[in-house]
Amino acid sequence: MTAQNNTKQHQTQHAPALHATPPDLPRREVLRAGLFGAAALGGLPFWSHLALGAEEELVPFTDMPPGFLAPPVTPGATHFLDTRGINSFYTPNADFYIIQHYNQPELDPAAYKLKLTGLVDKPLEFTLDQLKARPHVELIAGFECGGNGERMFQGLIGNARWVGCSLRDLLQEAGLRPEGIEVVFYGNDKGMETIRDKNVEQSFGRSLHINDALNANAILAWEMNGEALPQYHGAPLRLIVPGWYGVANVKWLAQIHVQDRRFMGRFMGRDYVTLSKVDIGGEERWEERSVTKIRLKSSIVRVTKNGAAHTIMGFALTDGTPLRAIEISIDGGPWQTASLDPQASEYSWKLFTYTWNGATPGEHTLVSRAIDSKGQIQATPAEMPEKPTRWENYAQFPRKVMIG
Ligand SMILES: Nc1nc2c(c(=O)[nH]1)N[C@H]1C(S)=C(S)[C@@H](COP(=O)(O)O)O[C@H]1N2
Ligand SMILES: [Mo]
Repeated sequence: MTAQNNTKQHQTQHAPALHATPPDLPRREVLRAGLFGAAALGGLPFWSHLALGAEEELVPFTDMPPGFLAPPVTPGATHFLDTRGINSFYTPNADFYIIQHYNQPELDPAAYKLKLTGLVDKPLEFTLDQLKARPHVELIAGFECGGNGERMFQGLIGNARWVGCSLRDLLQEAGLRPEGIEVVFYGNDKGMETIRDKNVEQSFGRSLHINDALNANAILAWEMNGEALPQYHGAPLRLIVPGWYGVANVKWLAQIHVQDRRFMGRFMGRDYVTLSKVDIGGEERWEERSVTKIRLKSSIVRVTKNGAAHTIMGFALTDGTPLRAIEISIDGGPWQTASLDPQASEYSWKLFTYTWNGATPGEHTLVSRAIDSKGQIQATPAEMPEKPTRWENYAQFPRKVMIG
């Protein structure tokens, strides 16, 4: 481990960070290292249920088109994870999903500058080295694209350990003027947008209300899973707002600007806007709402067979609200409690497994639901509000498997 652990700042994870249960170590190695124990689950540590054993095979999902495959990472393109392949708490950088709406700029870290402007006493400019000289904050954050869903079998998702510096400290150092209520984050990527019949150049931009910018434990990250932030994930610097949908995590960060009114750019005001029919203070209204905090969600992604035994595996996401339980129902049967990964922390994804005893040959329907500490239960598809936009697909996701 690096010295960064000694300088952890005001993050509120309740689980240890990277520690002595390396998910990638072969089991024999770990046995030898004597790391068995505390996190045991049916005699084995949780992650040993994640890595496929030699005798273990994937049980085919019959709801997946034949030959369904996650294509390899291609320059400029979207990338999604084959969620059947999730076998570790941290998503390897090479697998982590990739979304960008303009280009993927290649920035020279030595020439890199971040500007902090607007309603501050002291506008600031930082080189990457100056940012790295600030106290390091480590953050384990898992997130999905606001457009993640059934189409890619939830593949627009990942979980990583990020290292960077505190956004709040930077803002406070610049001195926030009282009239500043909105903090805008601009990327270095650019594209043309037609706005009211006019073609104009825009940078990717997202904003946070000042309270979120100060309280959301957000960091400016230069490191991902122990490596320099990869180009496609926003090198050399990106914003990470834990507990928020991916769109908040502005990559290739160029400028932070404090202003006295709401930012209305495409990705706040027009795109990544959920239209749904909801109750607004007793009135049923069609509401347009910017995609912000992650909604309580879980999904089954993998079923494996080891002899006669079957294991169901999946993930849950929250906005940081602790999970109370993940439950599984098989063929409409009673809800059964799944085991939660003890490595799960406040903002990480939360992996779960369930030992499925007595699976009979034939097709079965499996579904998971997440319940949080406030008693909120993940909605069934029927309980979802009418929602014609494709954002925020947090409904329970029934999966079909064939037992041979
Ligand atoms: N500068 C910039 N940042 C961006 C985007 C973008 O297009 N440009 N896409 C956003 C969206 S929609 C998502 S889901 C996440 C994806 O982050 P990843 O590619 O590292 O997984 O980045 C966000 N940050
Ligand atoms: Mo996204």
